[in-house]
Amino acid sequence: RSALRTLSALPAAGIVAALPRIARAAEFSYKYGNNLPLTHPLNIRAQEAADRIAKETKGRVEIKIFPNNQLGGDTDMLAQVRSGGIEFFTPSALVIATLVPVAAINAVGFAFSDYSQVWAAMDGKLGAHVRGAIAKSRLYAFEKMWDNGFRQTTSSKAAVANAKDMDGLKIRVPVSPLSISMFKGLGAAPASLQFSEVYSALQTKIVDAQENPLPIIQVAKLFEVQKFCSLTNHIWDGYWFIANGRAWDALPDDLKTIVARAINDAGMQQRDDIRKLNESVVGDLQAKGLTINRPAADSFRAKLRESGFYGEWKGRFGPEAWALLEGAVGKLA
Ligand code: X2X
Repeated sequence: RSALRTLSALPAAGIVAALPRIARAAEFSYKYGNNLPLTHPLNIRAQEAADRIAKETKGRVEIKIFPNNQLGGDTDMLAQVRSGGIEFFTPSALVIATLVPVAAINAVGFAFSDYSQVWAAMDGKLGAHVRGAIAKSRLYAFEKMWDNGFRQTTSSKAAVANAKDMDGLKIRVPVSPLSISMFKGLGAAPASLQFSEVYSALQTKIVDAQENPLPIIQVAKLFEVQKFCSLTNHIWDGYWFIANGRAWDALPDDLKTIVARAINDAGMQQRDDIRKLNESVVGDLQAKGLTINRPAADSFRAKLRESGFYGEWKGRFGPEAWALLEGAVGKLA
């Protein structure tokens, strides 16, 4: 109130001089929601991209970030980005697959053996195929996928050394039909929960185990509620940076170019952040009290073959997508 009184007392020239300090509303003011803590490289690089976009568009495009499930869990954010309640979202491949089934193809169990295979596929024909499918849902997927990582298994009960140790394991998985199918195939008792509920579900022992890449186990402090971490590397998972189709189409071409370049560049840097983090995070997690073990993949793969997992998902994804996956990683089933 006192500021207003001061303003009204100013001569006209003074008011004009004060105006530039009052933030002008951006022409395109967009919201971006995600499910990760602020300290995860995804949020750090996304903020850099938003700052770059504000600068390069001279304030015409403003992106406000809502991290850490502030706008609801993944299922809510996916609904919001479809309706236009938010304009940007980064669902994991597992999560967007509830809307675009073929998007889960990169998460087929034990398909990728390393990052050179991952990026060749996702920056190549397999990624293009998935982006095409996403576009059919009136969502725009930026070209460069961001890294989540190879998913690892943690538990409060015992280490997982081979497929037998999955027997009856009460494990949280994302809201993802492929994850449920895979862990059932391994003999576990999986339950789908949104990431927003994982920490408390582990803390209250609703489930004993969960699976996520190491950087997430670190930044979401899951080591506080878990004792064992088994480096199963069972799924490679990434985030699609997506935009509501109408919001994307509303941007003039020059702004589209600026936004896409900033987001794709930030994604490349985020991949590198995760790569570096992967080199140090095992030591950090051990220091926080997690017991780490490195099981071989053979018994898990054999169990999945036996249970018919690969055959079933080959059918569900269809021959075209499956051929693209096998073209990138070799024969699976
Ligand atoms: O929910 C998870 O486990 C997470 C954070 O990895 C995803 O976004 C799928």
